[in-house]
Amino acid sequence: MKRLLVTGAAGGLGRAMRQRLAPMADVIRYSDIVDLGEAASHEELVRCDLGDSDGVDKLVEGCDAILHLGGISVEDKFSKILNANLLGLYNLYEAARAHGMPRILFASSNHTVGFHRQDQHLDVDTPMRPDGLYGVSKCFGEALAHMYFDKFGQETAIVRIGSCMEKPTTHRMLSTWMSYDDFTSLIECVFRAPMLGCPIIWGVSDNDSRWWDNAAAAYLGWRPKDNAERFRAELEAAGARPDPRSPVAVYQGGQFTQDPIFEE
Ligand code: NAI
Ligand code: 15L
Repeated sequence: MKRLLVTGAAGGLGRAMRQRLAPMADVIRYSDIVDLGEAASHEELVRCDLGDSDGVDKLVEGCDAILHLGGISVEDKFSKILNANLLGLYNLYEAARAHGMPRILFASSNHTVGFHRQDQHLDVDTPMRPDGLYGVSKCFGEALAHMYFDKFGQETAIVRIGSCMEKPTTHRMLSTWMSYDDFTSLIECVFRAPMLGCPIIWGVSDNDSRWWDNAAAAYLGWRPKDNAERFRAELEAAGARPDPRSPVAVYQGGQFTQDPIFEE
């Protein structure tokens, strides 16, 4: 790749991935609504609100691929979700359409299916059951990606990320965790694949307790290597096992199912 665009680069995942992404493209254009610090020699830093269509158009121009991490990443006021996750995604896809349809990896979320129970195993054909407005915004993003693929041939990997962090910190994450190494290898697979299409991929490591089946995306050849099980003893010693009747133990979306609708 000549130039990779990474949105949401100042966030938790963006910062964790910055070193790991360096070998993937000659130039990496990092963007966020907040300051991104100093640029290294192979980096371009662009401050941009995803809700600003002209700004997003310029951001996407000249890029061969987009890792879209930007947006509101938890439950929040609808006005904030509307700007970043709905308008922002529309702006991104329109900019992509205007500039040669660079391949997109869209960071969707397990909160598209958060009201499914933890004793259910899901594949990509399981109906969505979002657990809040944040989850609904990711359902919108997935629908938008499919529409741009069907209408224009725009390729997107829709990655329903579980919990991508250094290590699992709750009992639920023994099922939902994805390691940074596994996310890195997934990004490589997505951008190297000769043919991508518009698959839904569960962004989860090879956890013994995972709930999600990636058979439909097997053609990409992604083989996650980490397994949250190695943290089980540590987590259980720290008292992480919840009451089996509590929402964190019943629903796949865990605590997100209990969030209110936030007032403006
Ligand atoms: P984060 O909240 O730490 O980072 C998101 C970034 O987007 C922030 O730096 C924020 O400033 C930026 N942003 C927010 N509104 C913006 C706007 N209007 N214009 C431009 N930038 C804006 O989230 P995190 O954890 O880094 O996640 C990255 C992506 O992955 C998010 O889209 C999130 O929904 C998704 N995801 C992450 C999971 C995780 O475990 N970290 C799990 C599931 C999905
Ligand atoms: C998400 O979608 C959030 O962005 C992230 O902060 C985590 O809370 C994750 O889901 C999760 O469900 O653990």
